[in-house]
Amino acid sequence: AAEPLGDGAVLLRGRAGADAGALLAAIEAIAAVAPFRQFTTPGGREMSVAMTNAGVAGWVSDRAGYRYQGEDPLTGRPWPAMPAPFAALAREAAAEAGFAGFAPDVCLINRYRPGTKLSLHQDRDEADLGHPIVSVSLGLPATFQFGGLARTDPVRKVPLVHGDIVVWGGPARLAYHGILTLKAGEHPATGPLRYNLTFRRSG
Ligand code: MD3
Ligand code: FE
Repeated sequence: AAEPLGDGAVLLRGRAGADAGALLAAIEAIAAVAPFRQFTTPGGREMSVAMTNAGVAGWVSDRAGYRYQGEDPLTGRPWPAMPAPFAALAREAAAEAGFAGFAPDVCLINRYRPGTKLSLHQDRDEADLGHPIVSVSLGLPATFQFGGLARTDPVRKVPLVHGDIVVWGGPARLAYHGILTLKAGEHPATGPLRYNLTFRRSG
């Protein structure tokens, strides 16, 4: 069931539930090649969320800025390929949300431990903001917040749980959003962790 969260934002509650085991196994295989690491922001702060990528490029951050690049800065090697079932799930979810034809070329994977958060930000490092972003939540629940096109716009809070997919496109594509500090817990599939996958078209 597709639940509109706002103009261009659609929540597919539990949509990835049946694929969760396969997604978690793929995350483990990706992280064996491209380990989770905490990036430094251009301002010099270490991010609390750990990240890795799969696909033709990966999102990275360091003192020089945010960007997509073809090699993992940790290893100097290409990022692991995006598993075909990942791309298929993202494509189907996007179509169900009204964005037919989405063909992601990268998957950014975020790993949250209790106490970590992702501050309010926009995703604007992709070449063509006409493509949507598909997000998949796995493991511990989190509170997602999203606002408007200005950082100071009021935010709405939405709980995201294991298996939820959210699709962001059109007028929602540049909405400010973030994840509140993760609460401690145990999830049967991930233990003390939350993962979020975001499927994007980088270039
Ligand atoms: C709204 N991830 O990786 S997913 C990110 O749960 C990110 O890890 C969060 O924000 C997480 O950049 C939130 C939901 C999400 C993802 C991308 C968006 C919402 C979005 C892009 C535009 C607008
Ligand atoms: Fe984001």
